[in-house]
Amino acid sequence: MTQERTFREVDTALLNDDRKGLTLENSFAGVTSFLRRRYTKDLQGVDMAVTGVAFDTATSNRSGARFGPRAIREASSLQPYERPYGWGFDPLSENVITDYGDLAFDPGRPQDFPATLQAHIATILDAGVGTLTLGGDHFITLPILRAYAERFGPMRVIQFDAHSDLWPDDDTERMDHGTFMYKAVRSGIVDAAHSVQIGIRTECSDYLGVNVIDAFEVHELGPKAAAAKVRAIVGEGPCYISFDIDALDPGFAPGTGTPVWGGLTPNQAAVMLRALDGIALKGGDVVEVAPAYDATGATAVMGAHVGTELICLYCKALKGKGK
Ligand SMILES: [Mn+2]
Repeated sequence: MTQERTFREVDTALLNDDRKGLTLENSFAGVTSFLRRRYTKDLQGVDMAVTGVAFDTATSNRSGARFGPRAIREASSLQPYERPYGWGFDPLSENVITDYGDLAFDPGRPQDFPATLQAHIATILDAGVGTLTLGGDHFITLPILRAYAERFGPMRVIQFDAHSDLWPDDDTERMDHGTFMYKAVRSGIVDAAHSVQIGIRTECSDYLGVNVIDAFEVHELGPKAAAAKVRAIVGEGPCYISFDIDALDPGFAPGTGTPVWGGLTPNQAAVMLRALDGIALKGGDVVEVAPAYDATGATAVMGAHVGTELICLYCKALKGKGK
């Protein structure tokens, strides 16, 4: 008996009433929500909502991450024909994952942006729904973490990144993608002792108590042992994963604003994310995908895979709670 595999669907992001299930839609056509999930503002019964934040005003080098959400969504349409490989369950069929669309903001009023984003994320969290945010430059993680901390208390952050983003800054509303973590730790919304940065390969004078597993340590230890260290640091508390795509080596992910050599391979990142199964993940983001610097589209493909892994980790954490 052969299984039927007919590509008969189109625009499932808008037309599918059933918010669960795989899709058989041509990957090169149709409306591209993330993983072809239903495009909706309805949060009723949703487990995790994907949202895009097309903002790159806080970049210090090359801009372009405002095109990240659209590129990641398009790249993700290669995936939802089948359940994510190797997890042993299918969050696309067992859980309700929706695409909440992008943040609405006025680029002519950047001063309003942080509060607008924080309120956007808080609206989703207040409905009891987790968020996966597609960036956007790394500044966006600061308003997101403010919303998370308001709901869950200080967050344990797992940050994949070439840069610590802990460079000293003032404590005002100045926006800089290289200081979001400095402001987050200093304002008490991040639990530094239970947080960790992975893939670092740029200098930082003061890590403010945040743990570091730099890129060279991952290369020497191997990804499984590195992930075991991460789990020991993070422990049981509410946790958030922020994945800056420049954690990967620019040989694999050149489409980013501030590339640095010596980075993680996709294999290392994939094994590490899998090995974090069991953490109390409350949400996450994928940031700094700037597709214009990558004619191959590979960077957006990496971003889409990271996003899928974060959904799997989140839904696995829900299962752990008996859902
Ligand atoms: Mn970075």
